[in-house]
Amino acid sequence: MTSAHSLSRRDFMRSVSAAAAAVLLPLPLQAGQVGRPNIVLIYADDLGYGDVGSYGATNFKTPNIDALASAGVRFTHAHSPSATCTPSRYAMLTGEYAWRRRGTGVLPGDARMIIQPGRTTLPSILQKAGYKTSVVGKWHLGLGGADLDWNGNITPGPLDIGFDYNFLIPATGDRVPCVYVEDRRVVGLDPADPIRVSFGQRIGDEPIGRDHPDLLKMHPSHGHDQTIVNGISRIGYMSGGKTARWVDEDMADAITGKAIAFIERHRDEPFFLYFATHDIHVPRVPHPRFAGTSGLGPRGDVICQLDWCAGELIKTLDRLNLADNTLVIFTSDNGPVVDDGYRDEAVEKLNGHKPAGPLRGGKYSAFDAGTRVPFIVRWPQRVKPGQSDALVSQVDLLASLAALTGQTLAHDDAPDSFDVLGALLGRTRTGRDHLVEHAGTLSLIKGPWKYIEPNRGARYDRNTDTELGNDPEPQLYNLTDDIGEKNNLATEHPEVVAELSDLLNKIRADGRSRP
Ligand code: NG6
Ligand code: CA
Repeated sequence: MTSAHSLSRRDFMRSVSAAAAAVLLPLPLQAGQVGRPNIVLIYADDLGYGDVGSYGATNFKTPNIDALASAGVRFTHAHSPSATCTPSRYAMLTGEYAWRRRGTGVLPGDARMIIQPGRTTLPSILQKAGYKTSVVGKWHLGLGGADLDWNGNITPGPLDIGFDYNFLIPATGDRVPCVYVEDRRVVGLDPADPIRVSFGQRIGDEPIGRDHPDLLKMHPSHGHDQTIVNGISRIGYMSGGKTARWVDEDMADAITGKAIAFIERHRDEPFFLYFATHDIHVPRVPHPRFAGTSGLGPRGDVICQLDWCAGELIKTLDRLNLADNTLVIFTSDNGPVVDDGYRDEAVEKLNGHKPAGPLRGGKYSAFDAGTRVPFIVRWPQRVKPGQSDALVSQVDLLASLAALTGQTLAHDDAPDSFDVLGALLGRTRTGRDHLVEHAGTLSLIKGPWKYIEPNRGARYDRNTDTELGNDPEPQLYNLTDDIGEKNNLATEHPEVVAELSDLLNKIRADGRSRP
């Protein structure tokens, strides 16, 4: 524990009686086993396995993320729970695979919150352990209930599932409403110009992208042709809220500033910051100081901007003397996509860069690039730098951080979250025994093997140029020998196919997989 933490604890002890403190304080720490480092989870959006220097990118530089990797453990077989945003975030925050629940697919911007208040979540266990908890950035898990009114108190929201503070992009950058939500209110809203949001009927009388390409500074390639905000047409309709609308170019600065302010406010007590960037999701609109810096067009430029955001948080930890006892995790919510709906030159300016590195597929895909993502853990005081090929998933953060903070989960909590703390801290190379990957279809990884369930979905998505990994026949790959999933060995190894498909069926039927 840093001196800052013990100081605040001393202050706390002075201010309440010893008896009351015994009730209020978390479980006593067992030396060497548990602790309360600050935790900063940097969650990039759509960043691929090959999209940063420390994972093989050479066309542009990501010095801050690479510095994290060289001072921490760089994982080579770490996964997001799903190949898209909402289900990955749902699973990471609840410890439950999203495919177990209906309604956890990519959400519209007016969806109600899909995590039930009262449920054990990643922030709620840390809050119980005495942390100040916050989410800053992209949410995309729905907000409010059936009667949601963007002009009033937005409830339920993150404050009802374990966060003490939130500053949110409610859904995605490409979905309305294009406003920030701080705690329960839209920021900067003029009550005389109320917000309305619709994902069905067109509302309001503002021109839309479909009819007015002349008003656009960035044009859609597919979808994204409805309400125009800041010269960019979005998914969905909104009217009103003119003074509250964000400026995309300023978004990285806005959320980074809020994250730094949170760290500063809580420098004297353990804190958990879930920093969920908009970058590198579409629309890719860097601040002018990053525009043109990568040579790869906006997609590369927003990777540089993402790297800057990570660097600013690290600099803040250094400045406040908190870096040694802060566990920083850097990862992404799903794999990469190049054209995700705007004509932003991402395809034309790729210049040989491979967003997925050696992996096959990408965002939306059952192939490994859908979910295998950069994953870096740095904690100078406890974690030796290195590399790990342990199989871990973001769904494991809940059980692992519960273990770190000395807490026991109830049987029904976090049903798919494994305690892989030893692997996360680089103490063992053994991670989980098996992992279910989720895209349009399910896959199971166990040992060297990956089994993709037979599926009648499309093999290929023309809009995003993605191999989706669907096949009506079973697929079996040996990821150790064939990381690019080129050789389907299902007919050579029917016994492995049978074993893995049985195990997948059992995990599905049991409703849980946590040991
Ligand atoms: C798709 C959007 C895509 C992106 C994705 C969600 C269209 C045509 N495509 O439906 O642009 O928003 O949803 O991405 O609308 S995610 O990272 O939040 O899952
Ligand atoms: Ca995403």
